[in-house]
Amino acid sequence: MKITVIAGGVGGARFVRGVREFVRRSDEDHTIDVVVNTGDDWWLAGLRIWPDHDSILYTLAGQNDEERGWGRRGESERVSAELRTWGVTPEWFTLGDLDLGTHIARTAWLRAGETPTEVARRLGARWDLGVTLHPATDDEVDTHIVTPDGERLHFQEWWTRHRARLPVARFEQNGIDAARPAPAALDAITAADVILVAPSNPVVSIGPVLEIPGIRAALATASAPIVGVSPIIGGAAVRGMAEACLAVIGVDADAGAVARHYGARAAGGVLDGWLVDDEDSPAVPGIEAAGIVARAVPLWMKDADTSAALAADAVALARTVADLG
Ligand code: FO1
Repeated sequence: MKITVIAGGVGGARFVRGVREFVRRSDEDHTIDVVVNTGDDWWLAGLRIWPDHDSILYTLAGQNDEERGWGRRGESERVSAELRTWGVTPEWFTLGDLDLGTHIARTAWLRAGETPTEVARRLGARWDLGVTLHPATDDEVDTHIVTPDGERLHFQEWWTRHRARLPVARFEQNGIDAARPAPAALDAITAADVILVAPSNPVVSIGPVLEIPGIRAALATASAPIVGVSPIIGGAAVRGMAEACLAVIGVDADAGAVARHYGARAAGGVLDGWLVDDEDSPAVPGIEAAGIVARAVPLWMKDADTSAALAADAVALARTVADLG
């Protein structure tokens, strides 16, 4: 079975690790493709940084800093201190020495003319990830925020310097109208037997993928059932600052509200099914009323067992939805 996951940063990385664990424990033959958000990406000190991709890459490679949720384990910051002294990186964004190795290699390949899709393949080839990572687009569509008084900031500054506390009038993706899905990402959607939407930030991680012209159409016509996992448990985001992002677009930080935000595929949205945590089981009838098959299951990914169990629940719901036709 071909499983395709649409994922962003930390929550996405943990979920993809759970899908891989589920596949490893399954006696069936499965492949896993991940369509990765590129909206967080940015240029810093002349280097191209891919935070969501690298979170997933390092997590699957077992090289991630599990506590921080980003960057490499066993990291040092000798070069970062120099970059700061030279003034080419700000106080509020740290590029670790090992992490810089990734950014320099990536930037070298990009400058040599390789596409982000090809660069992602080369980065992933170093470790036996068990999945293939595909940037959602090979175009640059960096997310920016616009404040109520018209100030425009790159998402990374808003997120890491201001901890998402600066008021936001709207999010914008640079050049999104001219962007096209990366061919490999599109193939991963059209060829999938099951499509899973990871419990990533719906606004700044999943949203930028869906806004790439062509992605929504591909999901609408995909033969695979599409099942999402709520990033909100009991009215709070599991990680990150999803509540602040949802407030900007007027969506309640609620498992049912996020499902209805994504919408039922039959009604022009992207979902056939939606998993909420047991704590949010009262939200199930409202989600089903919106045309999305819903199940309440344990959503907390504490370890390999719970992560694999969540992935198994998502695949089981996809099979149920597929049988419903
Ligand atoms: N997040 C921070 O809060 N502070 C940092 O200094 C920081 C550095 C950093 C470097 C590379 C990278 O790939 C990610 C980094 N992040 C940092 C996390 C990043 O801002 C977030 O992971 C995503 O963009 C939001 O999901």
